[in-house]
Amino acid sequence: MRLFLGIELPPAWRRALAQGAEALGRAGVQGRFTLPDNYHLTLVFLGETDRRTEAEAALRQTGGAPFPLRTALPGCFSRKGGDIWWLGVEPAPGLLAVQQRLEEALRASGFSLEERPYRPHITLARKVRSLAGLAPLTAPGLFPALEYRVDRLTLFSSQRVDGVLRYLPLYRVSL
Ligand code: 2AM
Repeated sequence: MRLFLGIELPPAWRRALAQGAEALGRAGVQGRFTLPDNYHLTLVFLGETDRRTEAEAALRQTGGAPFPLRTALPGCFSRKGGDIWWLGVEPAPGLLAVQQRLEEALRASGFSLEERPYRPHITLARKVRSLAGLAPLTAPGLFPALEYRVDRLTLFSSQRVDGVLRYLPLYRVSL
């Protein structure tokens, strides 16, 4: 199964993200928009693995205290097949500490993880085409400032359900 560890987002965040994404659509942006049910913040991507039990153990071991999560500016990753547009999340100490502990616990139990630095973001759309370039994404007021107290971490699987990509929570650990 294809697994990753991350943070589920509350309804207020999902609504605000969906409204921003709808505004992008109205501004003529095309692409594969994330389903509002799928909005999440990835902490560590594991990829294809059958080591679900070990991933759950690493999540339990990571533990820690609840921490605040805040949105930052939107941005874009350039990709050959079409860009990824996202809303950034502040790389605050509480978030970075839990992400790092999680990576360490996973590496210690034998997972080989990507080396690239962690860039906290919530993907809004992939394979984006925009005649107006980044202007719709950087339009002022597209997203309100959002804040949320994170009190659990989640192991997700990424799978197709009836042909639709879904991120399904498999296991949760309270902080
Ligand atoms: P993305 O949103 O920037 O694509 C499930 O695929 C989640 O894991 C997505 O949030 C995705 O980030 C993230 N992820 C991190 N590294 C990935 C990789 N190499 N391939 C696919 N998804 C990855």
